[in-house]
Amino acid sequence: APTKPVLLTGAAGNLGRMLARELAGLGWTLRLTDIAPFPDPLPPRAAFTRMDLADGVGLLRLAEGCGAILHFGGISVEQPFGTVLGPNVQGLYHVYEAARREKARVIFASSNHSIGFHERPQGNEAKIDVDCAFRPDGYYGLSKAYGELMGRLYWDKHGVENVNFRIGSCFPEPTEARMLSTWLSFADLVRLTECAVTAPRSGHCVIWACSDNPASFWGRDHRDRIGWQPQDSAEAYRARVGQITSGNPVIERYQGGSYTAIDYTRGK
Ligand code: NAI
Ligand code: 15L
Repeated sequence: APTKPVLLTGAAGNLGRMLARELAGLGWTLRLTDIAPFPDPLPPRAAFTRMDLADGVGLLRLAEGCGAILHFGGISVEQPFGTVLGPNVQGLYHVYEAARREKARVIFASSNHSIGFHERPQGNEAKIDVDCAFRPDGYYGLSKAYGELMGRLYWDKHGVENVNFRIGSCFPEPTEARMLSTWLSFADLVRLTECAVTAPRSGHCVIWACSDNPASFWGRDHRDRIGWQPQDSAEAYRARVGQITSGNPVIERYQGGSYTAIDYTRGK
């Protein structure tokens, strides 16, 4: 387990609750925070503080003595610009300022929606690497691209280490054909988080956070720097979900799936 406490934002969310339970089970000392109440019994060695990411001073205080900040809080789906801006941009800045003061590493829950307008590779077409262009598929994806760039800035200028997980679809099981490419199992996310926090050095790195899916859209990333390899695969679910598609050509063309079609006014 890490020697210093680890701060987890978004602790009351789907991934936050799972990480709180699993990381506490590994013996980690956690400080949990969210704007919503923590719905589960508090895990051992964990404390929960209810707080808005808008409270920069509160975050500085919460991060005191922490060695890493797992930043999973904020808007997690497509929303209007004004809704995304506060939590995902201003809030992220508060997280980075806290990390800078503590010399803590930031683990950022970025998303495939920062690059969602890349087309899905067909047949033997090359998969995109993490240094591909940002192609956000909405205001939410744009905020995640900004978040990754914030990490770039804080590493170059202040030496704040950060590991950016471009998460595909992290759910208990794949539920549609797209997830045969994008699915990240909970167990692979837990192992990825362990590697990201405990690696001796990370610098600024970006990871395609999906399981070992043969149908993945994604190629090279910085996983060797933190020593992570996914162990699960979505392929086992092909018979169950392989036929579940949208029938919408925009959604099926792009990696971001349904997010690309929200308020899509470009024409075919
Ligand atoms: P979620 O929506 O269940 O959790 C997000 C949490 O952030 C919620 O508990 C919410 O109350 C909290 N939050 C929102 N605004 C806040 C504010 N102003 N101050 C403090 N807390 C606030 O989302 P989920 O699925 O757990 O995702 C966690 C993170 O991972 C998010 O950043 C999301 O963008 C990212 N992600 C998740 C993916 C997935 O497949 N679940 C895929 C890609 C990225
Ligand atoms: C995300 O970024 C969302 O947080 C999650 O709810 C899913 O929609 C996921 O992407 C996805 O692309 O499947």
